[in-house]
Amino acid sequence: PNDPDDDVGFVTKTRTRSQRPPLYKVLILNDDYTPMEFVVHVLERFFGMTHAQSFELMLTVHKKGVAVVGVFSFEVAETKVGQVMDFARRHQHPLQCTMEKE
Ligand code: TYC
Repeated sequence: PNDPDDDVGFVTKTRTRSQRPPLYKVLILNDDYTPMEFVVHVLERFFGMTHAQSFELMLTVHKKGVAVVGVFSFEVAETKVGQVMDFARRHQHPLQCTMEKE
């Protein structure tokens, strides 16, 4: 009655990554025309970064060509990309912001 090898009735639950919603990286791209101060302002305004954090990330993009600004749910990532693209277009800057599944 107390056989330790008797596993019948035990259930193993396996947690899988697919149980969580997919995450999306929001990327900001370098270009030759958007002013550095404008990019810093965008990062502060739409991503809640401090001036120092924004300036550092802007310089990374300026030097490396691209950087991840943050990782969000699909809806939040889509909203942020839209806000940045809209704001850049309204100010007639060619700044590009995209999203990519993680
Ligand atoms: N390369 C731009 C310049 O020299 C600055 C810049 C930085 C533009 C980051 C876009 O995502 C960007 N004025």
